[in-house]
Amino acid sequence: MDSSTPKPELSRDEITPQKLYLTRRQFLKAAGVVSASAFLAACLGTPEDASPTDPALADVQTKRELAENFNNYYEFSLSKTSVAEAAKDFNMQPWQVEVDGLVRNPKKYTIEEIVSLFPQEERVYRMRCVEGWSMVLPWQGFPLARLLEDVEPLPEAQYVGFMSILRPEEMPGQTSLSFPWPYLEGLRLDEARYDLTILATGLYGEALSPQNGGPIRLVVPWKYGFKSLKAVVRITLQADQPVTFWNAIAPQEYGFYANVNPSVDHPRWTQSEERRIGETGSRPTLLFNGYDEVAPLYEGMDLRVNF
Ligand SMILES: Nc1nc2c(c(=O)[nH]1)N[C@H]1C(S)=C(S)[C@@H](COP(=O)(O)O)O[C@H]1N2
Ligand SMILES: [Mo]
Repeated sequence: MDSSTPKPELSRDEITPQKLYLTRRQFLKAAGVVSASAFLAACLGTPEDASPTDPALADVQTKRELAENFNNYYEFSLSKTSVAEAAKDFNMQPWQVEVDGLVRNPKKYTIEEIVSLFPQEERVYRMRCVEGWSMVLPWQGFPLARLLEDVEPLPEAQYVGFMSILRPEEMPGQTSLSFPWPYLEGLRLDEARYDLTILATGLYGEALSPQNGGPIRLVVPWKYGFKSLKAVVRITLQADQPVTFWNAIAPQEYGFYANVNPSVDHPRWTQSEERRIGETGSRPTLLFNGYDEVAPLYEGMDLRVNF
């Protein structure tokens, strides 16, 4: 796009990175701040600004009905279409998130404190499950970086561990001894601080439903969905790489990094394509789920070994 061409108005259903980019720029504009880089990007265009060469690849928000009735949440059910019903009475109040470990200010936040302390914004992200399906979801939430700033990680902190709630009396799947409950996940500290990484408290403009990870969950859009842990109750800054649920169960199938990568197949199926829920046919899987800007985080790493 040349600098004199005005940008077309975006529809609600516009492609994710473009919409996200504009949402954030409009937010900056509304706040009376336009950074030099945002100004430059607006003039020069970004790769995401190009219209998709194949219109079939345009991203459209997944229908809410589908997103709320097709879920992975092993604490409730192994059947994706049974989670919503199994989770409907899950008690999300009161809720507390404890942040501890290698931080100057360990803290406990209620969900109400989180929502009022950290300004909530909309982020429309693609979500790619390691099983080969994907959605486009309009989250409300805030960058995890804001919460990390609040607790002040110590210099020794290199990783962030996340823990889901352990409540077998409300979560039938947790009575199964074949899984190492509670569900755990982890990120390197720089990944956790990266602006795309959010804690989500809402979806489709409403409080997060239990089946989608309410009242608060992690969302890391360039990684397979299993990294985006639901119902977070504890966040721990640590020096060593955290133990994670799926990596502990099957390390040869689920790596710690779990970056979406079409050229690293799952041992039991291809990752080169995916099925967008609500569409027929398939689309090519994108490296980093299309969020190429994260590539510098992995410079010098072999993405095939550190899958
Ligand atoms: N606590 C917990 N978090 C979880 C899971 C889970 O089973 N338990 N499943 C993960 C997987 S595999 C995926 S694909 C996403 C699905 O999120 P969604 O149901 O909101 O689409 O949640 C992730 N977070
Ligand atoms: Mo998944």
